[in-house]
Amino acid sequence: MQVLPKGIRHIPGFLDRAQQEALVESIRAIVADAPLYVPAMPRTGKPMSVRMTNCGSLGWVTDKERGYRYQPNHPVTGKPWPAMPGALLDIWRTVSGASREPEACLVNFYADDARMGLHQDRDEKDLETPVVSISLGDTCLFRVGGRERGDGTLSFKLSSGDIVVLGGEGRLAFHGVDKIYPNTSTLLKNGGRINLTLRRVTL
Ligand SMILES: O=C(O)CCC(=O)C(=O)O
Ligand SMILES: [Mn+2]
Repeated sequence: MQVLPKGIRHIPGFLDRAQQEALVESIRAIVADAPLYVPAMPRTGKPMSVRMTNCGSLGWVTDKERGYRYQPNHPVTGKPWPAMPGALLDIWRTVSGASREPEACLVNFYADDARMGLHQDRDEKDLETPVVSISLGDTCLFRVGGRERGDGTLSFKLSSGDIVVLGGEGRLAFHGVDKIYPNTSTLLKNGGRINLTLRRVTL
């Protein structure tokens, strides 16, 4: 086992198959109400390769004009985000060690060729409460480093049912997804990977 940077926890197989299937059902209902859309990078307007939606009282969004931010409504439909499923709150309470509840759950959908560049999660006012991330579907190669972009990084695979917690000194660690390994899970009928990232936003 490799030693991860301080504050980064990887919990392989936290969710069993039945729990994963139940979460996928909840996500289907969320996506039916709040459809996946293609987010655009600030300034350049370049489309991201993942598709996104959210649940919870706030959702993370990005577009060319206004950049990265949280808002209470879907950028395409204008509707409030769907409520956060109780199962996600249960997971948060078990693994985060936080006294505050999460306000946002970003739902990322990765097709076979999607990835996510190295970045920090720092659009929250609360930069102390941990970030909890749940993987469903195909395996990915996850990369994590330190608080500076130039810090060394290490990589490990995330499989369906795994959880990663970025807390303490790891809260602002750079991280990203280098690649998806297609056809490595049977959880999602049409393949791909779903990542759920739970965050506390306000102070
Ligand atoms: O897909 C993942 O595992 C990470 C997602 C992520 O870092 C993010 O949405 O900020
Ligand atoms: Mn992130």
